[in-house]
Amino acid sequence: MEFSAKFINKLKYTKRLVFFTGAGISAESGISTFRGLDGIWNKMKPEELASIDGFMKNPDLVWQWYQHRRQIVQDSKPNAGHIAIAELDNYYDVTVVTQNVDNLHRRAGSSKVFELHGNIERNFCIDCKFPFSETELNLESGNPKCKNCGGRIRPDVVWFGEMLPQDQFSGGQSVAESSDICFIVGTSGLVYPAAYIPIEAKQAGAFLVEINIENTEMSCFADESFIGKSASILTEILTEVKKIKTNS
Ligand code: BJW
Ligand code: ZN
Repeated sequence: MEFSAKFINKLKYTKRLVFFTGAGISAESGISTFRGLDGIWNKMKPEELASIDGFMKNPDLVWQWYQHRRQIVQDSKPNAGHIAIAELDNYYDVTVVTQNVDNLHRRAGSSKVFELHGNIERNFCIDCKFPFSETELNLESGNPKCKNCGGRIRPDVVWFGEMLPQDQFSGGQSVAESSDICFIVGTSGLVYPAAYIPIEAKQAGAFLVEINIENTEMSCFADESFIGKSASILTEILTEVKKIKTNS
């Protein structure tokens, strides 16, 4: 890919990068996206699987689905895109603000990660909020119960109609607003309030770069748009950065 002089110049004179990421960055690790032809919401109903009402109606079904997705996440590995972002930490002050629950940015080595929609590897009791790791769950009898209060345990992810974890959302907002470049990678940009973050970054003066296999709701805000798979584009950006940093 031929990068514009404007983008290369930005990379030269920049300190703080934010990567606002979505399901598309993990697609090349074998984890399904939500929307689009092969997306999860094309085959499953979000109101049944990703809402508290759906969970209360049929906790066994929701648990089965999360256990299936957990298995996929555990069997997958960070791809070249996650790894390139982690390596960029050697050249810039990098923060990842992700909508993903798969933990792949941390597994790739990124040290500063805000998780807007939770983490599929964690669980908590609906009643007393006590956290439970996967190994502490007894899933044989269907929906696991809390050993302290008997309440239902649920995955620690954000479902539709629920508030985002305040510390993660406000932390993500403030790093994005003080970033020099905000990359929007592999997200449809349809889910709010998360999608406000790159827009607010732009309003605060950040240069917005979108990386996606197609145009999205975010494209009209982008200063640069790279159409293609994120693993290869992010690897090319890392190569360019290495050239810039060894020549300066
Ligand atoms: C590639 C690629 C490759 C593929 N390389 N790219 C304002 C307006 C309208 C609605 C709302 C609004 N504010 C709030 C709402 C309601 C709702 C919402 O946004 N709905 C819209 C969908 C219409 N939001 C909420 O309910 C949120 N909470 C909330 O607002 O609370 C406030 C409140 C509370 C109480 C009362 C009133 C208000 C919560 C949202 C929670 C979202 N949860 C999920 C599930 C998480 C758990 C789990 O994983 O099980 O989060 S849904 C799902 O969507 C998941 C994702 O994080 C999120 C975003 O999806 P993402 O990552 O963008 O994936 P896709 O599939 O959409 O896109 C993938 C992209 O990758 C595509 O563009 C591809 O082209 C691209 N791609 N391969 C590069 N190789
Ligand atoms: Zn409890």
